Amino acid sequence: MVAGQASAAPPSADSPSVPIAPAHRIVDADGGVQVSAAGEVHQVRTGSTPALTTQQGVPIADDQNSLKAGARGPVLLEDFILREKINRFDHERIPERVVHARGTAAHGYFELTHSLAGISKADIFQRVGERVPLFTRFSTVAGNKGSADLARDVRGFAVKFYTKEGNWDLVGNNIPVFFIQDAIKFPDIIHAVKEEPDRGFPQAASAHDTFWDFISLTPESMHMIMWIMSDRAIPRSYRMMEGFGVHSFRLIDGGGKSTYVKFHWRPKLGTQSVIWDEAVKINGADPDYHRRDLWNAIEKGDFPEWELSVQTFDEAFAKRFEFDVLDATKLIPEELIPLRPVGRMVLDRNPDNHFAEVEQVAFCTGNIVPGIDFTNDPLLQGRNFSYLDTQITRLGGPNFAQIPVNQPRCPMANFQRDGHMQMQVPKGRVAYEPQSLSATAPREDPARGFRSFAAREKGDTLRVRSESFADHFSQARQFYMSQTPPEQNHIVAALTFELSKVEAKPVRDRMLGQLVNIDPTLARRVANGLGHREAIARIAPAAPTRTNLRPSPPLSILAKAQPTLKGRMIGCLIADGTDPALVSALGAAVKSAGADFKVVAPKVEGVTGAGGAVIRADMQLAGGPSVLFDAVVVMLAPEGGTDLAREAAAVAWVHDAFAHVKVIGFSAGAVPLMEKAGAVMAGRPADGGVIALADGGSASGFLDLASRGRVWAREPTVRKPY
Ligand code: HDE
Repeated sequence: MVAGQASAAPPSADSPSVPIAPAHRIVDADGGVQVSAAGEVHQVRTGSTPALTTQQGVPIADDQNSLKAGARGPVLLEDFILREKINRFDHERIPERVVHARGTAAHGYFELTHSLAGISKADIFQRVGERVPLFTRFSTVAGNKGSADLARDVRGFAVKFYTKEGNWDLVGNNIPVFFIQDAIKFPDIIHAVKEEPDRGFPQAASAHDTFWDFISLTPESMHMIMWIMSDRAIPRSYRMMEGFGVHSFRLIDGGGKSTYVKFHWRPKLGTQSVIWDEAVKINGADPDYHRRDLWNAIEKGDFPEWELSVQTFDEAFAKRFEFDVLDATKLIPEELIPLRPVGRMVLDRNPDNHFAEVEQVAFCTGNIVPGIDFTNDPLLQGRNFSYLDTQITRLGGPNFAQIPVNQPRCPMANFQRDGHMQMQVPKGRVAYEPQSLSATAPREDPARGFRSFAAREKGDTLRVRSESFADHFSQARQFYMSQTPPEQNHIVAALTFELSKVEAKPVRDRMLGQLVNIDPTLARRVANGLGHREAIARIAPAAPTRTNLRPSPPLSILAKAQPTLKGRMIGCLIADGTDPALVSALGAAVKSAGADFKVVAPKVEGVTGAGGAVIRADMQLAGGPSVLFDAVVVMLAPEGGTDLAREAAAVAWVHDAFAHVKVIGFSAGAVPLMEKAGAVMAGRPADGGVIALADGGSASGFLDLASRGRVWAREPTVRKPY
């Protein structure tokens, strides 16, 4: 009798005479896959495949069935295999990060290209050409672990360098300034931005009352608000983001001399962002857009790279600079202190396991090495406490430095002992010092050991904010004035969008009252976007806004964008009848320009091209919307053009590409669809960014234009600026 038959005529549960079927009577066997009479699949061991075991190493014969008293009887407590498996599963989740919960990461290396030996004794900055392994995690801040990648948010940019003298963590963001000046306000800003506590929403969004309530009462946040409302907060890719250490740190030379330093990462692929409407749609089409993009690039060997640069300055500069270098809401314009390249970071290996590495990595601003030191930035000082503290809860105890991704790659020896999840087995009697019983126990190293910078401090104990931190608007204005017109339009639109989601009118009014201090025109434009009819009630600033700070072009993404297709993605929409030769020629040209090429079709297994050959697709139309691409081509034969003009997903594909000001190439057959989507009017391209591809001709015109990015001149025609 087989298991399936045993259950055909159900016996009473208490009948002891029920014949028990062998738990895995096999009815089929093929390459290790066996199906029992009851229908469950057993994948059994063949050849040298490892045996499935319990945590204790006991081989498991049957992983499909729990131990029962009778085939239909109760499950037995004795089943240690079941209990162990469920117990282990029950505890798979750990607390997510209180901020920066959503993230992804990769391994790579840092290579020194310019020595800093003259100003820092840090081992990592000594020998040009030498590589140091590292692990870098990118993240959003506000959303939970499962939130979508394209939230409007600052991005975390945290790098753990495994140097020969210990781990150095540069825990930065993709924006060089921060919301607040003092760590004591961090719980407040985070509580304000996260989902509102009574209702539990919105998720991963700053567009709600509590955030803007707090912000409108916190003028020090205005500079950061300009950045957050700019396109910096919706990056195209983690590979196309700048990174900043934000605070002023110190470099310390062999003689103990300090030089102030700010750290900058600049992406080799250039900085690029998406448009807000695109971000909203990407979040639906592919919530893992950034995570997938980084993973795929590394998988195919297209390793993302950043240049590490420093701005270094001395006490004299710090004294004469208009702002306090200890104030994390301020930056130092590159025109005043140029960036000095130091090295490059290459990310060349995806994690083997997301949980073990990305989730368990523990960054800490307090992880510094000899040759690098802190300053008195009150935000940094608070962070130095917070990271270690939060990790004890998040990672379940004090031994998380022993998790492989957190371990230093240099010798580590001390007398710290025991605690939850101790993985090491320290040897010997001696766990203290000074001691005289062991010749091998670790000892102080006065020559190489870390020595804190001998800062001279004086003053009373005060719970105050330095008056040198009082100018909250000048750099906010400088940032806004440094943006190109499309970028300014986006800031206005973002503020309008966000404040339109705020239900409390007094909060909206108060924000307008703050924006006037940045720029009255900006405030008026946002007021117009909101439909605010009254005069704006200006809120008096603590310090007057300086209107004489020169615009700084590096603060704009578009002002410094270089033409390139490297790392970008071109989508090509095809249908039955499309010429396969044209698709493959275009694909080859796109790839040789360094971009990725994806074919989108109504059916995922492809279409029947001209001549009957099948053209394979990478994505199905509904799952491959044009928001996923940087530029698009509509490559259709006449029958395809007519057919897809009746398909909403195809019309939206083209219409969105047009509204997102992308360069669009099209074949003659695509005209009916292009017209329906408004990209071709009366047989003519709607503007210079819509390019007819000559049949059989080269795509170089399209590629050339696409390499220059978006068609910004089109934007006012598709999105009315306020
Ligand atoms: Fe963080 N921050 N932060 N932060 N932060 C954390 O540490 C904190 C700040 C940043 O990929 C937490 O392990 C305080 C500035 C990144 O794992 C926590 C203050 C900057 C990451 C914490 C700040 C950052 C974090 C949460 C104000 C840019 C993710 C989980 C004083 C320079 C690291 C954790 C990763 C994570 C505290 C402000 C960057 C709670 C108290 C400014 C990139 O410790």
